[in-house]
Amino acid sequence: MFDSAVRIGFLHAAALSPEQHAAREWCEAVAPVVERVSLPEVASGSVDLDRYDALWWHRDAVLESPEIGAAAPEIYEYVERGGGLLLSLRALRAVSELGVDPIAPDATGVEEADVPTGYLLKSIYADRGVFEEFDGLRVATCEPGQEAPYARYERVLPERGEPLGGGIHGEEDRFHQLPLVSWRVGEGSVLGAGSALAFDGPADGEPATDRSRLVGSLLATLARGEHLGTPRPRSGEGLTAMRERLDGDPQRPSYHLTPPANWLNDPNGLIEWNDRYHVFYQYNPGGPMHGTIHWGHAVSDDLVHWEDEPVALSPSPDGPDRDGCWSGCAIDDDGTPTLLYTGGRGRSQLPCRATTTDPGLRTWEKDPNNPIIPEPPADLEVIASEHWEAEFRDHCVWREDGRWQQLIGAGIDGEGGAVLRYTGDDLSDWEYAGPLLIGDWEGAGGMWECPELLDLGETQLLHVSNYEDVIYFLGGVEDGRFRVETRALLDHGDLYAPQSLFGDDRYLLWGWIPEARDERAQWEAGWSGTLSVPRELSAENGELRQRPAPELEALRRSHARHVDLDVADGRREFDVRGRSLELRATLRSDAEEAGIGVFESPDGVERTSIRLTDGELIVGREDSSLAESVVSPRRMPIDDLARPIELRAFLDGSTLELFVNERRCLSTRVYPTRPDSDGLSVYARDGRALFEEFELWELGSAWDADP
Ligand code: DQQ
Repeated sequence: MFDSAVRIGFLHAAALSPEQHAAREWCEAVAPVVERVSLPEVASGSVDLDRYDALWWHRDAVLESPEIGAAAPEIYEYVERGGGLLLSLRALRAVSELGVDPIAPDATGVEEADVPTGYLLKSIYADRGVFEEFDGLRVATCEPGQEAPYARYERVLPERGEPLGGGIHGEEDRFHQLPLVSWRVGEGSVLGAGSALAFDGPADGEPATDRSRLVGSLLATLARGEHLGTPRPRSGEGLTAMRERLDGDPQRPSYHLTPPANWLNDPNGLIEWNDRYHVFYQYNPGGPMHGTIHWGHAVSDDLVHWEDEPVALSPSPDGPDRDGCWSGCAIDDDGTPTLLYTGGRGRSQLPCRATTTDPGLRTWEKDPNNPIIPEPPADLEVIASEHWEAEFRDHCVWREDGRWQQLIGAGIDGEGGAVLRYTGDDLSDWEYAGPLLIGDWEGAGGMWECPELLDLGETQLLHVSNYEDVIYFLGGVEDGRFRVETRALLDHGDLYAPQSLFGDDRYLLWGWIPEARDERAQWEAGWSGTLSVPRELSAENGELRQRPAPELEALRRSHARHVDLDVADGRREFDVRGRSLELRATLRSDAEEAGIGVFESPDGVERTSIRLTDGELIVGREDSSLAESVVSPRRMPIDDLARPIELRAFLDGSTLELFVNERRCLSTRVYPTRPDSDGLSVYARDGRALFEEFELWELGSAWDADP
């Protein structure tokens, strides 16, 4: 594990505790040279830290601040010159005092579990030296019954550190407890391992062996001057490099917007600025789970090819957005790009504002007066939930008759989901102007998130997301209230929390298509969530039209076209195979069922079916994946649609988006596991299906700027 001449400096503040004794003894048994280094002596300048290949501070007692005091600059400079520092258990809290990270772990305590506990390694780093040694991502390092003090990030993230892993508690994964973090400081590195380490206990058994392997490899890596993981990616290029680590994942969409790694949910702040399209999105840099939400950022010149930009908004440790920068919108305030978003802190969520003068919209200044609306309307019974004292969030803003208008999503106790309307002379001073619409609890849900009002010319469209579906209403606003004429689902699959961009006389809408696999599978993949392709929205004859943005055609590569494909009671396979495809089918059928098989393995073991009957389009997912994932079908009524059926399908890794007759959409997720699950077929059962036209294109990647 260690090179023969390695010298470890074992830091301590005062007399060693039994746990520190045990740790030092263990270290002496595995490393060639281990010397005690007292922090007061470091502070007095009498120790030459450069003697050591790595320093280790393993501390079980509560860290009193300021404990390191004058030793901090010495240690910081040692690391900066190329040294390595391991901080374990509560020593991890010293990162702020050492100047390594302004944000210290927010959770400390002592844990004693009746199951083995340990570390849940991040899959994107699984091939890195230290982690490579383990068989899988779950590493138990602490025996049941052992007391282990801890320090870890739970509700906040380090600002400069890159989380390398979460925790395990027996069979349970603890995605939100992040004890394993790496920092790059100048030429050197700091590693933190803040939990599940107790040397003062059994020295054999599996957890003891894995504890030795883990701590030994962390120290050995530091001593060799190697960097573990990446530094927290700051630049667009850094994020793209992280993205490239996931390139080999066949379930990862290639032309849909995905996070570089980690978690994505709602699209936010869509804006065209200086001739570039900006898409921000809810992003957790901590891992592929919802939490510690930042705003990720991608930019495009053509709506098709995207580049990663640095994270645009991060929670401020002292701000009203400490626990998350939730969804919001971007506005052109007379030449000043402005974001209105929801800040979360403790049990409250309140509107916040940020502006920029950066033409690339990369850096944002938060309004020092945030939150700009201090509480939900006092005369409304806004519902509370387990997490929130009032469900009050997400923003849609526009200017009308010289005044700003704002919509915020909420739920009213005993009534239903609500869209609340505010007006203002400027974007920081708002007055409540009553509900735009309150729904019925039974029919449309108790809470409406992400409301958006769009003016489609002949009608207005209001959409809201009610935890399950995106419901849209067509109608108009009269005296500040929305008059509903029709109501329907924007998507019959899993699209959620969409937002639109207005430009060139049209609305383009993106939505979040969440994962349908469980959290463990998402952790193993290293990423979660994708946005839909952009959809053009319009109204014709009182009906909503949704069509893929024509710009997507720029992704088309090889093409195949079949005319009058007649399938009677049978199946026909295509030569073209692929996981990133666009299909266009014009279908007349008198069969009981006709359809298209996609993501098919040659033996048909894996297969997703797009089935059309007279009345319904059904996406059959029962055979989509050999892995455990969702199998329930997704259904959409089509009985009222004109024939022939015009179907457009976008397949991409694990994403399937369907547009029927430019009227109805269904977006969902499937997870073929086999590399050869990339086949395509058409079929008919009990009757004849005529595909008057069947076209397919292989599509290029969104991240390939020069395809
Ligand atoms: N996602 C955001 C909220 C919004 C929800 C939090 C909808 O602002 O209400 O990540 O998915």
